[in-house]
Amino acid sequence: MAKHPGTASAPSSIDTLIDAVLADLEKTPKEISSVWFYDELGSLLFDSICELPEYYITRTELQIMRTHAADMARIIGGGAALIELGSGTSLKTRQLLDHLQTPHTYVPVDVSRRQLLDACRHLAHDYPRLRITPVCADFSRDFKLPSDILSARKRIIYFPGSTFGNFTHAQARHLLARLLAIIRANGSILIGIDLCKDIGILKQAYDDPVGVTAKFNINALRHINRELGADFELKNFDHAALWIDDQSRMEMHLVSKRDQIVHLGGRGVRIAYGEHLRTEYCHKYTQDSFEQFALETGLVITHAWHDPAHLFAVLMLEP
Ligand code: AVJ
Repeated sequence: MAKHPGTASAPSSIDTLIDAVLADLEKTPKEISSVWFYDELGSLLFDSICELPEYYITRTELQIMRTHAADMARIIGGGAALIELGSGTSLKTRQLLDHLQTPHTYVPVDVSRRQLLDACRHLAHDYPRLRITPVCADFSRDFKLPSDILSARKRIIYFPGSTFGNFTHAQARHLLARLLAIIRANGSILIGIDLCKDIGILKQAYDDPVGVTAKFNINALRHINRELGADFELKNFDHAALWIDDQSRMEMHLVSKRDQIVHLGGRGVRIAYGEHLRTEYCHKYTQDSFEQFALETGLVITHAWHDPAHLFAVLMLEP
C-alpha cells in the first residue's frame, strides 16, 4: 500500500492515518471512520445538532439525570470512584456530583486533551473538595486507570450519551467485558441507551430538515482532506440516514453523486455513482434486547430510569 513520504525508517502518524482511511475505503460498503467527524467545526456542528428539536437524545438523557440523579447517587453510596467514558464537558456528570456522598474521586476519560483539561478546570472551581484525576485516552481501546482508583470502596463507570450504540455488537461485547474487569465484583456501570422507537422519529433525528446533520456528516471529508491531503469533492456527496432493521440500527452514509476518483496517499480510489460510504452506525435497543446482551457479559440490569415517553433509558448494571 502506498506510503505517505514519511521518514524512511518508520511510517509517520500521517502514514498510519492514511493507511487506515484507505483500508476503510477498501471495505464493502466503503467506510469513513466516525472519528473524522470531530474536528473543531464538527464539534460545533454536533453542539448544534444537540439543539435541534428532532435530535431528542441529549436533552432527554439530561432530563433523566436531572430527575433521577439523587436516586442514582443514593444507590451508588459514598466513597465511590466515578469513571466517566467520553466525559466531554461533564455536564450530565454534574447532576450526579451534586448528589454523590463524598465521592472518592472523579476520573473523566476523554480523547480530547483540551476539552478534558477545560472541563476539569471548571469542575475544580465548582467542586473544590472533589479529587479529579483526568485520563486522556480513547476508551474504546485499553486505557490505564490511576492506581488510587483501586483503593476506592467501589468503582462506578458512567457511560452516557448512547455512545455505546456506536459500537457493533461484537465491539460492544468486548467493551462491556473490559468494563466488567474494571468495576470487578462490587462496582456498577451506569449507561445511557437510546431505545427503539418509531423509525420516522429516528430518520428525522439523523437527517434533520435544516441539514445540520448533513453538514456534520460531510465535514468528515473536509477533515480528511485537510489532515491527510486527500481531494474529496464535498459537493459530489449527499448525506443519507438509513434504518437497518435486521441490525436495529441507524446508519449515516455519504452517497456519491457521480463516478469519481479520490486521491489519498499517492493512491487513486474509485467511487462509483450511487456508491455509499458508511460513516456511522447507531444501534438502538429495547430494554429486553439490551438485558440479553448484558447477561451474555455477566451483567444484570439492577435499576432502570426512563423519560416519560420512553425514548431513552439510563440503566444501572451490576455483576
Ligand atoms: C454522539 C455518537 C452518540 O450516535 O447519535 C449525532 C452522534 N450522529 N447525529 C449519535 C450523532 C448523528 C451521536 N453520538
